[in-house]
Formats: sequence, C-alpha cells, structure tokens
Amino acid sequence: MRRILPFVVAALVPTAACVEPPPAEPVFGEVNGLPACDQAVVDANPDKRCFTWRALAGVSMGGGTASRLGFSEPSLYDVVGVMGTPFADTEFFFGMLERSHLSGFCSKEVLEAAMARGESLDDPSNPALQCGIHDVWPLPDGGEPARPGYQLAVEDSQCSMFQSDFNHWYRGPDEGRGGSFTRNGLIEIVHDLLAAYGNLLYHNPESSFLPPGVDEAWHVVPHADDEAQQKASLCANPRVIPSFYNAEWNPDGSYDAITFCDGTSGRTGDYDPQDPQARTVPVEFAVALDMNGNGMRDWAEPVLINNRERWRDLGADGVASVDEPGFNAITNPDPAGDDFDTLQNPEGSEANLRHDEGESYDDLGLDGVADTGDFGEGNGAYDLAPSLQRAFDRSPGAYFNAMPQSQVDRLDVWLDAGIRDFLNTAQITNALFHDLQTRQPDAKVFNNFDSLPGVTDGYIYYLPDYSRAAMGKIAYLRYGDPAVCPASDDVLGDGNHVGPDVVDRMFTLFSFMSSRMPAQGRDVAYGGGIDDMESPTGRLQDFSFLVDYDSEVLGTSKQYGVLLPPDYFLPEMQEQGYPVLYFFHGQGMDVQGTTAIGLPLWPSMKESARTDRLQAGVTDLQRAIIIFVDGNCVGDECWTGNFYADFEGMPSEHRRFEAAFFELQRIVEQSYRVKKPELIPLAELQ
Ligand SMILES: [Ca+2]
Ligand SMILES: [Ca+2]
Ligand SMILES: [Ca+2]
Ligand SMILES: [Ca+2]
Repeated sequence: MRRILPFVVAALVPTAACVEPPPAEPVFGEVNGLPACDQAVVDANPDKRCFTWRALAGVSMGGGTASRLGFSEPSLYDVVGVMGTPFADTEFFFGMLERSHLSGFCSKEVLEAAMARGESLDDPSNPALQCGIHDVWPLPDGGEPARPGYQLAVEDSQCSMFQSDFNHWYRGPDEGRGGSFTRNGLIEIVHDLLAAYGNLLYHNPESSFLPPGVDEAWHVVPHADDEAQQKASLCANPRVIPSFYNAEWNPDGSYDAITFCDGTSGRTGDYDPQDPQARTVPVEFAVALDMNGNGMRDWAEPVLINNRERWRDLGADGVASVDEPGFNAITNPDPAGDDFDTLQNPEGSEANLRHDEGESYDDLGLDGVADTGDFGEGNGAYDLAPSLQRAFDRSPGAYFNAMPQSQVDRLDVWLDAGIRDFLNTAQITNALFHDLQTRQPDAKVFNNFDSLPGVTDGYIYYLPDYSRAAMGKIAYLRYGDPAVCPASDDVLGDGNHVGPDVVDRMFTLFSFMSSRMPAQGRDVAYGGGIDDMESPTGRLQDFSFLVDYDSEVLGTSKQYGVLLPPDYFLPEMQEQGYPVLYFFHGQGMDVQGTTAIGLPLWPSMKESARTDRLQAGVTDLQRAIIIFVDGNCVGDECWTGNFYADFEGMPSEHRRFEAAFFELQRIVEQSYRVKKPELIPLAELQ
C-alpha cells in the first residue's frame, strides 16, 4: 500500500481561501423525539421540499386521529389520510350529538301538561309525547311513518343528513354500516369519547368526566369481572341532584336531576322502556330531569345539557330566514343568504350550531338561568364550558387553521366519507374540507369513485391519476352514488359508514399516499413468486406479522402490526430505507384484523396488475413499511376504543395513548429501515 507522507498531503491541500465550503448539512428539527421537517429547515430551503417519509391514515375513530395528529404535528408527516370519520370536525360533530342524539324532548310545558292529565311519561305510544325528529330504518310497513313524530330522511343539499333524537338513534340499514353500532354499543362509544375528551355537556370543577353533583362512585370499571353487578348496583341506586338549574326544563330548580340507566336487548338504536334490559346500562356522562319524581328517567323525560350560554343561531343579522325581508319558502327561502349548509354555504352563520360574532346571547352562564352565579354568568362575554372549548381547540380543522402556510403547502391530504353514512360523516367532513380549502385552494372534491381523474369506464384503484396536478394537494372523495338522492335509503348500504366499497377505499387511499412521495426506484417491479424475494423463511409471515413490545408510557405490553415491502430482505436493499405509513383502525376493528386487511397491498408493491405498467416494469404502489396501530382497550382503560388520545376525562397515567403513539414511532424507526428526512429540489418533483 502506498503511503502518502504527511508533508506531501499538507502540500496538496489548497489554502482555505480557495476552498468551496461543503454544503451545510440541513439540520432537521426534532418533535416528540422524531426528526422533523420543522419550520426552520422548511424556511431555509424554499427551493426544496422537505420529506419526513412518514404518513398517517385511519378510518372512523382512526381517521379522526390521523387528522388530529397530522394537523397538530405537520412537521412530522408528508401525507395524511382521513377515511370516513365523524371526528373530522369536533365542533360540527358535537353540535350534531347535542342537536340530534341527545335532544328531541318535549318542552317543559308539554310534559307538565301531560302529567297534569295524569298521563305516564314512560309511554312511547302517547302521541302527545312525540317531539323528536328522527329517521327510521327499516321503514315501517308501506314505507310510511308508523306514528306521529316519526319522520323519514331529513334532506339537505348533501343527499341526507340523518336525524336522530334521544330515544331513536339512527343506524340505517345493516348493509355497508360495518359493525352493528347498537344503542348499547353507541353508549359505550360515547363513554369512551368523553373519557378521552372530557365531559362536554357540563362544566364540573370536581370531575372532568362526571356531571356536576355526581359522586366518583357513579362509574362502572370497564371490563371488570363484576361488571354486571356494578351496573346493577348503580342502576338500583340513582344519584339525586337537587337544584340542577337548566333554562329549558328546570329554570326554577324545582325538579331534581337524576343519574339514569338506559339500554336495550336488541340490535337497535331505539330506547323502549318495556325492553327487559331498558334500564341496565348506566349512562355516566349525563343526568336527566326526574319531573315526575319517581327516581328514574321516564321515556319522555329530558337529558339536560348545560355546556354553553344560550344564543340565537340566526346569523349576524339576528333575523331568522322566515323573518328576513322577501322570504318565500319556495322561491326565496334564505333572503339574507346566511343559512348554513355544509356544501353550498359553509360560511353561513345562521343555524350553523355555533355562536358567531353578532348573534345575541344570554349572559346567564352555562345553565341559562339568571342569578345562579354559575360559570360565565354576567361577565359580558359569550361562554362555553372549558372542556367544550378545549375540544373545539383540538379539532382537526382548528389545528389546520393554525398551521404555518409552508406546512400547509407541504402536506398532502386524502379525505373520504360516505354520503349516506348513518353517522353523517360526509356532512362533517364537508366542514373540515371547507377549512382545508380556505387555506389550500389546490383542494378538490370528487363525487364518487367514477369522477376521479383518469377513470372513464368503471373504477379500479390503479386507474386514477393521483398526482397533485390532477387531484390537487388535498383530495376529497365523497363516495356513494349521488344520482339516487334524495331517496337515500332505497340504496342499501351505498355511501354508508363502510360501504360496499371498502376495499376500493383502502386501495385508493394507499395509492394516493404512494403517489405523494417520490418513489426513487421503489416502484420498479419484481417478477416471480415470493421465493424470489429472499425472506428468512420464504413465507408471507416474514412480511406481515404482529409485534409485542413494552410501552414505558403505558406501563404495559402492547402490540402493533407490520407489513414489510417485498424487497425488504434482498441483500442489495440492506442499506436502503423506506417510507413508513401508520394506520389507525376504527371501533369494532383490531390490529390483528387490519394487519390482515393490509396484506393484499403487498402484491401491488411487487408488480402491477395494469398491463401498461406491467410492460413498463413498475408497480402500482411504491414499496413502504406499513405499521398498524392498536386502538383497542385493554383491561379497564375504556370500553371499545381509546381514540389514540391522552385522556382528559379519566385518570391519564395509563391512558396516554397519544404519547404512546409517539413512543411507538420511535420504536419503529429504531427497529426497521425507515428513511430519514430529506430535502428534494422542487425541480426534481415535477
Ligand atoms: Ca322520572
Ligand atoms: Ca351561528
Ligand atoms: Ca339570518
Ligand atoms: Ca357569559
């Protein structure tokens, strides 16, 4: 070996003045222990786009998580996929819950009149007690409303906005719903939701979960061995809360509020007091008004909500549409043009379930009653319960609105939602999309799969052009055939929560995500069988598997699913990294199931099913690592889903699921060959 003498080397080194300094290594920031395309590196490199090579996506509960985390920590992700979620816009969602699922009770006067006539409040067949509006499925004989008060689909410009009232929670047809979502199941979901977000129906300084005046013992430990006994004990011992003021039903405090039990033995969303299990499920998050003083919530007795000061939701003009000059129900239904509509007038301030500047309100505190001195009363400002305000602040739309513009420009977003989803996800996602489009004009909406660019004759996931140029940085697919509106329930399952299109939805999501990161050769096809891919055992289990790990954050063992790309074990790839995509499942799903569902993506990362691509030797999906995150409840954590959130409503030390997700990402990035953040010149991205 030839040795260069030190003085010779020294002589060969040019003087410092002549040296072109090496380009400074970009310094990526760190967020939650993960390298990030933080603002400093993005701002310092306007001619490049920063890629973290991470993407987030989820469905239903998980779609809310993907949008919440993706928009609150945009420097960590390149692409966010939000599938079929009612949690896309927290404000709209809770507005819907309050005005629909938790409402529909007769007025104080109507109920008192019925009592004065000696009528039972526990009689669903009494026509005088029908004050709610709700959709019905299945349709009663002949397709006609069976009783006064029943109403078929409530139409708006978006096909249908299904309506529920407290005693009738709409579930729609079984087809396309995905999961049974019975009344008992929905009660569990609301318990979990409010355990995660905190109770949004009241302000209670003593508890972030229980209504004011309800003691800590009014709680069933989820999945405890003696769960049934706990429930029976609570239902036999309702709590009585005197002087629970409420503007609508208890303005003088003369009635007692009570805790109550609900439930059904059937696969239904309805409450029937004659059902043998009608009063077996404690509703921990709400109180009812015991107007007839019998110690239980009768069918017609109202559930109370005291979470914001009362206001006139009439728009800034303070005038209801019917009173606006020129009103005509047919030809001029909204003279001032301020009626809210999720599609046609998302900026409308009348009937948008939100207190807008200029709308009059009662400065009487959250109970709406004068001289009770409760939270917010007489302070000259419009007040919400702090828990409600916090939930609104943490809405995906609020996070998106707070993002720096350079992150808005960096991020690609995929949204989908069914136009006949029993949970009204399209209507809610419309509200989020409006926020997104306001900041990112390059956002496009597509009605049903056939309208995606490049699809001419029947939909297959590999047909559309998923590029930014064709679909926009933000693309929103509203699935379900809009041509059949308004007779929405005639089409069984089309446009429902999961829909008949669930496989198309998954492949379309992954195709979008794949197209939004430079492939850098990860789309070169491999022919042959699995044997040719050289994995440790030569079986698919090498690529698709579950991993147990110890979570320090949660203090327990957890599990995640993995899908490794087909070339992961090839010798020539051992120095190569891959993008990583995290997927959050919804309630009624689990990590085992979603890991299995993800397996069909594997062949599409290996070669194409499309003739021209097959000939060109490219794949349909670029190769990436997919991680399936577990959102299920273990032990007493919750009932059906943890929302991947750090809990506000329940003791949080073992319920820090958001912190646990960041821990999981750190573990994944140490365990697999995940690509590091990278700056790519814009010219290379054309
Ligand atoms: Ca009662
Ligand atoms: Ca309003
Ligand atoms: Ca108005
Ligand atoms: Ca106030």
